[in-house]
Amino acid sequence: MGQHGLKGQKGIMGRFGKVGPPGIKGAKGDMGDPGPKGPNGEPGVPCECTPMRKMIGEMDILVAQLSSELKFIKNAVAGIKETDSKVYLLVKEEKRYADAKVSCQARGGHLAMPKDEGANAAIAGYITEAGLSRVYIGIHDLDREGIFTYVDRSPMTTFSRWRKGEPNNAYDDEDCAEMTASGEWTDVACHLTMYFICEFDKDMI
Ligand SMILES: [Ca+2]
Ligand SMILES: [Ca+2]
Repeated sequence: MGQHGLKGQKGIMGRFGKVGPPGIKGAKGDMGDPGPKGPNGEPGVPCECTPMRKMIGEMDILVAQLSSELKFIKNAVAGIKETDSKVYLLVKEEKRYADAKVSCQARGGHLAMPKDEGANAAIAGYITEAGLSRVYIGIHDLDREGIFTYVDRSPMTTFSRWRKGEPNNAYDDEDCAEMTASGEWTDVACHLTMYFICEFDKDMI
């Protein structure tokens, strides 16, 4: 056998091999620059404000009414006097008899109408505890001089607590009644202003 010949020329490149497995995930790149400003939005729809304002106004009124009722209830709870069937409220507003009468009616009651000793004592106790000397109660002879009735027009029964010498219709001008801290009644002029006590039926509350 002879010697090896010279090394031949390099052959052409072979075919690509199979795709290898994926490499490790690279580090997160830096944040890019901010993009350009977008176009302006469409103009908004005009607000339907008039009905809204009306509603808000109505709600304000409701809130005011509720606050006023709540105040009344708080007062009643704070200073309530009661018998088996009635609740009494001392109203510390100086009013004439006619205005006191209306004020109690507006609250859903009447000026206090003591019709027995229990009620009379409860009202008198209220006057004493409040440190007052007198209040209006719901008794008058406005309809017929000398014939006293309760403010709801119910007639006097056998019960009464007139102070000695009263009612005397002094100066021909005493058609309303006050109760003093002792629980006694006196006829007085209706235009005097003083505090008053309202009564409410318990089953109405
Ligand atoms: Ca009178
Ligand atoms: Ca009198």
